[in-house]
Amino acid sequence: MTITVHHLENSRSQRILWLLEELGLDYEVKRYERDKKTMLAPPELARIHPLGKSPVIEDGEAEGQVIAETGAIVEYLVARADGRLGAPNTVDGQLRYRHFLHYAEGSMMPPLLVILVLDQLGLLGRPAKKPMLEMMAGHLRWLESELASRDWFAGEDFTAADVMMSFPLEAARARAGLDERYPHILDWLERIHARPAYQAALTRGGPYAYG
Ligand SMILES: N[C@@H](CCC(=O)N[C@@H](CS)C(=O)NCC(=O)O)C(=O)O
Repeated sequence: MTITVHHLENSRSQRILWLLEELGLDYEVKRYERDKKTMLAPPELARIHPLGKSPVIEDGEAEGQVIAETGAIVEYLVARADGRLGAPNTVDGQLRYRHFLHYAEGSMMPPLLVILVLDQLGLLGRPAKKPMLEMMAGHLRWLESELASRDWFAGEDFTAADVMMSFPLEAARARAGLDERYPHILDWLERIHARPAYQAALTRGGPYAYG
């Protein structure tokens, strides 16, 4: 019995495929395409979980348990892999690990989503975009200083916190001012993209505009 990932193209769920590759867990991918006009997920996803969002996983070894929400799935998979890629041993490292696991979806994604909507509004969205980009710059400056002092988000080793941080930082590079002013973040992006597991997950997942 394996893990099934309900994976929406070009989405946050790419992180789950990547983590599964890093952990070497067996999994299968059920791919979903976005509606070409609305970019929303197709209605079939709501049959797996009522929210109709991706990622969602089903674990065949846990009586088909359905688990939604990226951070919760990441914690579940790390536990299932006996803690591999989990929190470092130090107290500081553990706090950073937990912080970034929550920060990715809780603090970084909301302004990125607002910027995406403002971009879709075209001229109408322009006045609000500047303050949102300034807000993002605050995040990016802080993240740059964090990565100036160590290689990975939680500490000296790669962890699942880096997997969580990939999507917001890839999105920030695509649309929210992440550029050469932030060399340590760009270097981190290059290092994650060079990982064989990251590349293997791209092959399994299909279209992904941010990799
Ligand atoms: N915080 C949730 C967000 C889930 C979410 O919004 N997923 C997006 C993919 S990037 C989605 O399914 N969008 C399609 C839709 O809303 O119809 C998580 O991390 O799992």
